[in-house]
Amino acid sequence: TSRTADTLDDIPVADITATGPGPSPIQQAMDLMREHGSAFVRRLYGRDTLFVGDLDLVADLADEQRFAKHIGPGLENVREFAADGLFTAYNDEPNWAKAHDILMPAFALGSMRTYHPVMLRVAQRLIASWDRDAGAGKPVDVPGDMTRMTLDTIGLAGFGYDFGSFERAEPHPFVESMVRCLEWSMTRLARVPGQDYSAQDAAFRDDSAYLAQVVDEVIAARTGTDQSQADDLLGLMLTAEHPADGTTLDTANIRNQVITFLIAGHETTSGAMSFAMYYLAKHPTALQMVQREVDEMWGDAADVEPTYDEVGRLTYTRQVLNEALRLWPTAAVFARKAREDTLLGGRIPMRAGDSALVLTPMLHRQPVWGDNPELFDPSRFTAEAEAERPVHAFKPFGTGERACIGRQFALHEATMLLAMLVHRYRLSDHADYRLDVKETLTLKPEGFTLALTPRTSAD
Ligand code: MNH
Repeated sequence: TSRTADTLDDIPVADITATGPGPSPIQQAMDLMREHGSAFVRRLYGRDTLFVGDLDLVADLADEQRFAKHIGPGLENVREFAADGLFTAYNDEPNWAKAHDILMPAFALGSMRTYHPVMLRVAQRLIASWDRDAGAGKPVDVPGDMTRMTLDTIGLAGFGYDFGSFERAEPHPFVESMVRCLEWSMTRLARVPGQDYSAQDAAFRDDSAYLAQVVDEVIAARTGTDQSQADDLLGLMLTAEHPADGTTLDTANIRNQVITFLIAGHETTSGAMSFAMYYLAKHPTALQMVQREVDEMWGDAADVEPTYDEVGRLTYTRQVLNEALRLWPTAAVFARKAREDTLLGGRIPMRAGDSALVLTPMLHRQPVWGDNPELFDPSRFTAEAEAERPVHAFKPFGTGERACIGRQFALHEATMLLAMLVHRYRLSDHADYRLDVKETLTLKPEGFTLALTPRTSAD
């Protein structure tokens, strides 16, 4: 249920019915929050959504006793193709707890050791491709290639399936269908009552059928082979028994999980790395600091192969990534609902079932971040600075038991790649790129290209 207007007397209302949410609903909501304050109601065709960005409200929403994850209209749309996969499952759907318990060990920090060699192999594919582009004097398509890399990584590390994205001029058709499914989920939120959307819905059904078909191929490539060795996600899904009742995941649910992980496992990470590269290209001092860190580790070795432990020691590179995720958390909202009648932050009445959307990019620009929240400054993420900041000030991975399961996976993959790239190339912002954040439920710097030249020890 969404909120009703009569409980929201004191909260500013922004009615966007006349314009609609447009192609950039997140950035529109950010602008509305700048105008109306960090708790406001967005009204579209009489449907109200409470957006919050205030630290104290978000901290309150993180209270798992009184609030829980909410599958709002956006995720209801994603459910049309990911159903009861982990991301879109209802809290009380038995398959959520079952899959969560079975898959958790595969995402513990220590498990990243298992994925490290595959992540390195795919990082080397990207580097081989960027070497070719650089050699030909051709700028690289940063978000495009980051997406190639993250898709190949989750495909191989999770499911032993090779999308071979760097051998293709165009993105893998799975990516194109997936992006259209995400776009359908987003634009369906903005439908004008009474209009005909049957063509969009038919196209969506084709795309989601194609996703299911690819996933069935991924699974088929594995069934019949010996599963006993398989310690990746698909191996666990096919064989692991739930500790409580000894049952395994059913076939329909495994398909939903594979779709979920292929999507959740690559879109957001690719955007995060792209924003990090964008900020490095624009901030020479931060770039120099990363260069110093990687040069201290690897000197002027030509083809570095980071070890698992080295990636853990790339603290400044990790700070850069966190700071990029602060300014542009690539999964930019998460929804919470009240478990009981309650007062949010002691001031906003909510009835059981009422929901609120956390607008993470605005939480990440609250006064707790200082006087210049728009400034890219990785020193915000030193261990000392983090220890002093309230825990709920930084929420790029959501909150509570439904927070991101893939966080360590994303951070390991992204930190390693960023370090390797900065070690190897000089980055030139040849097109004087102006940030253009494209929204397809997730965020990416649209059209961002870099010109690369090899670094020599003197640079
Ligand atoms: Mn991820 C949930 C952000 C990388 C798999 N992820 C979430 C949520 C956010 C999020 C926010 C919570 C959404 C909500 O409350 O409705 N995830 C990210 C970001 C990155 C990311 C910003 C990269 C950067 N996520 C990954 C990777 C994987 C992954 C990589 C898999 C390999 N995420 C998930 C899954 C969930 C999730 C699965 C749902 C977990 C659950 O509800 O149990």
